[in-house]
Amino acid sequence: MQGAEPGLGGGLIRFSRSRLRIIVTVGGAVFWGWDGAEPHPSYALAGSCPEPDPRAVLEPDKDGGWRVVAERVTIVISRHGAVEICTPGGVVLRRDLPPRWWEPVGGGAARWMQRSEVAADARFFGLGGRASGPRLRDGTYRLWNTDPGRAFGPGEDPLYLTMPVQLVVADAGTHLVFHDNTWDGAVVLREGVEGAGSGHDRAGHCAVRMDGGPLRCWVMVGTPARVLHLWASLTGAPALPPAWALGHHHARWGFGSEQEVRRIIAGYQERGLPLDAVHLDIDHYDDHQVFTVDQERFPKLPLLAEELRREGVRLVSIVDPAVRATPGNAVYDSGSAVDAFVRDASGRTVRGVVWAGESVFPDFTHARVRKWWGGLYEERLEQGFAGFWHDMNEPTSFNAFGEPTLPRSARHALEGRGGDHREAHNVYGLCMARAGYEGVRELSPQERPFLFSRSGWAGMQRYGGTWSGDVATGWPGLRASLSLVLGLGLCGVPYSGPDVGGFDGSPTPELYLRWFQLGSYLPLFRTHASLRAGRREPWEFGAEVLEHARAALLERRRLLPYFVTLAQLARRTGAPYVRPLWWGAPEDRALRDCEDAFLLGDGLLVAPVLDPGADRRAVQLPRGRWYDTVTEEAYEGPAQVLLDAPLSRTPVLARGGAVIPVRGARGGLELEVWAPARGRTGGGLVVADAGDGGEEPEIERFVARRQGRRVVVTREREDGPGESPYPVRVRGLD
Ligand code: NBV
Repeated sequence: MQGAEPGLGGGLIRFSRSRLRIIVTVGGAVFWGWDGAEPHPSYALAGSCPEPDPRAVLEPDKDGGWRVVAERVTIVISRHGAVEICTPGGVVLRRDLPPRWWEPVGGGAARWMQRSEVAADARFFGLGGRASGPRLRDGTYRLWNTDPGRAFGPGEDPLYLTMPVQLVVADAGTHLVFHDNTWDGAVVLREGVEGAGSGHDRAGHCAVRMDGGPLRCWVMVGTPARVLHLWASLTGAPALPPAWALGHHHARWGFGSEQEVRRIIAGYQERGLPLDAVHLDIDHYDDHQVFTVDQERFPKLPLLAEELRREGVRLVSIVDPAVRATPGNAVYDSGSAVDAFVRDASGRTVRGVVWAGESVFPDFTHARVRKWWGGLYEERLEQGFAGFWHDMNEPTSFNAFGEPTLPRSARHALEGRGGDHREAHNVYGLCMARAGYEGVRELSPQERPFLFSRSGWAGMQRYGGTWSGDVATGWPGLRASLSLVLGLGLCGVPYSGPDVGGFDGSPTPELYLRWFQLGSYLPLFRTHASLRAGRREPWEFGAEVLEHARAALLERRRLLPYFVTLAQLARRTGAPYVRPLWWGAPEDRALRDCEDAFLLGDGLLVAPVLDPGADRRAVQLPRGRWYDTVTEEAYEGPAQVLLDAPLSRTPVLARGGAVIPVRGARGGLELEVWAPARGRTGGGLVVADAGDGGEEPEIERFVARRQGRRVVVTREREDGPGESPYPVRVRGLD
């Protein structure tokens, strides 16, 4: 270290061969950047960099180092360039060792590596959508969005949606680290071990290695809720799905015709099975070309869409980025006219091979291209589609260039800075999502755009959600689908869900049902499968499965107001709907290691059955009272309990005191209130939202108090408590 220049929120520290900028922002998020790296330009940040916190000052520390003391975090910089992130009480949450970097002799992007240490008891989560989580055990996790090209199970890494976002949970506190760098890279994790007896602890280790791009990072500390709130204020509030998108979706690659779509929908209706959306895959395109319709098999799509909408079913369209490179193809011609397609260094358009044959790829890192692409959704809206499902946007090209994506030398605009695919690859899906979202919002301003995308990156929640991709049919795939939803939620993407039943093959009736039951408690609840896979309609697996699937669908519909509330809370606070059990008790180590159950909002704990043949399962309960929602039996946590899990249901527990908005028998909103334990109070938030894009509805706060053998529920307002405007049903009273 050679010197330091204090500035607003931190300052600049000079070392002999580099310099380090530190900024603590008003919300408490910490930025550090080496070698001139600043917060911008960034694909992750939602807007301008938050203001520096003027109260945070850089001051000399012991041993010739410096430190920045802020309200909730202290950053200590050693004279050799190690950076420690500490709690206000001085406990180290993360120690970043001095970075190392390699500059190529002939110039060009410097590779770098950053090693860090965390507490021996710390657990790692996040890194985007990972099949082998949610707890990320020792191993190497690559940062390069990849279509594995086959249905995947828990061993597959990386997948379609990676993110350099880690959430680290330890006794001393929780922190989120985000290396704002879109290049190819990897994260190597090694969990620590606590010494036995008087033995030493071995710290947890993390090494982030990137093949280029800035060495910069954001760190947030606090409770999980605070950390996710800060993350959402930095990278953008999650888009609100319309209410119908919180219902049940049925998809399939290869419906084949309008008649088949009608047949499936009739099948749902005849059996009294709620259905909210049907998704059309690439087989409805004319010769696989995006933004076209096969007029022979789908001759009256707008009419079908209108008819379905009247029955409460929306149509969702798949959208693939590749455009068949044939003059005369309208999408190709209009794209060529605005110079939309990715070129190589010699100026030739880069050609890949996808479904439609030889294809070119829009460069979504250019505002002009996004605008053109966004305008193309007009054709989809005219066909009657209400939502969009982005696929193949890693981007995937069938092995044309040695790996199934564009060549690394392909050029991209990168918002005018210019660069190549090494830098643009990981944000291709994110920028496509932006193009689609902004296009639809402009074309149809009165409705909330509904969009979910296979690939993406940090900040994609601003435009929509994602799904698991082609998860393999089998019990391991079922487990992987929960891992993805939990991990993505902790990276700020709250809306996702798996292909219920798995993408390939044919699930056994039992596996299908267990997947269906899990899916019914996840934000995106969708059955889907490949062209070559077996059927996925709930009536294809026998009468018993049909009956239990119907119960799951009806329960999902009953819980719709709760899902709507969770969507609103995710938008306002960044908290995912689906949360790990340790969400409210990160210090509880037993919960940190529990990967097979989750909290749905504050009120419910869902313990899905993930193993064949099980009719009971163990559940680790967080502190407090929990009721089995079917038997109403009460349990006291922390504890491990054994619950019945017959084929007919997923064990779900309600927190004592929880106020859960549900749909009553006549469709109106009602409150299901679970009795608080004696001497305790409870409560819950409700956002009664029409779900159509109208005004921002208010958050209503309810409190449940135990008065002897009764439970009294009030709505709390600024002018004091009042009666609940909704009917109340108390459960769990002995
Ligand atoms: O469009 C066809 C499929 C789609 O059904 C699936 O959901 C995507 O993940 N798509 C992949 C392309 C082909 C996969 C073999």
